Amino acid sequence: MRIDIISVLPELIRSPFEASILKRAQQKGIVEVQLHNLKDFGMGKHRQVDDYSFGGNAGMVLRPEPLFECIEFLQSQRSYDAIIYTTPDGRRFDQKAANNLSLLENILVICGHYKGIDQRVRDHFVTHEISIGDYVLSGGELAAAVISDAIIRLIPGVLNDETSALTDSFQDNLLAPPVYTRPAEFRGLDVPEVLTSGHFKKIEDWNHEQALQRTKERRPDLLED
Ligand code: 6GU
Repeated sequence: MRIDIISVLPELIRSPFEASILKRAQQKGIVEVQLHNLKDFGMGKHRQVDDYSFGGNAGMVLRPEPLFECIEFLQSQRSYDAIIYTTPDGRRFDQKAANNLSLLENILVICGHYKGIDQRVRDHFVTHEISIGDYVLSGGELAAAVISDAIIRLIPGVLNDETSALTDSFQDNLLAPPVYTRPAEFRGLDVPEVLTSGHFKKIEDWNHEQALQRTKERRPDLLED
């Protein structure tokens, strides 16, 4: 998979891709992530990328010219299976969306900033408008990092068996059960006996029961569909 990310502040999200699982996925050659600075396509001596919105609503909007130039340049190198725009007015991101996107080969992410991007860019290029939750971030960069992480960890070969995505919360519409490690007893606090029993089936049943219990308490909405 290849993910291209267009941003006015690429330095804001360089580090998530240079550590741990995302770094290793790139080193293994499973995924390639490229950040592109929209200012490289900015207009005039000052590399301008934004302007006041028509209609007088306060706030700056990313102009269409630099975005059209940048996107068309990237499209001349490869064709994209999805062009994502990160925006609080997008469709809310969830595990199902991550699963679907993880099957694609080439993804382009446009990070919103200020009051957003000119609507003509959205109309002309964008295939997926995604929000990561009902709150407002200063820009789409952190959302792009969140979405990329959620997608990349699902690609076969990125995680090993111990960290397998199959046991993640949400994969079966349930939250994950509680987990314990050594020691089995710590300051008088015991690990539930079933977990040290060695009975695989009993452990599996216990985990499922706990997952169900947690989901009922914390996220009953997940059990509705
Ligand atoms: Cl994708 N962008 C911004 N700026 N804020 C958000 C968001 C995205 N998702 C939730 N809040």
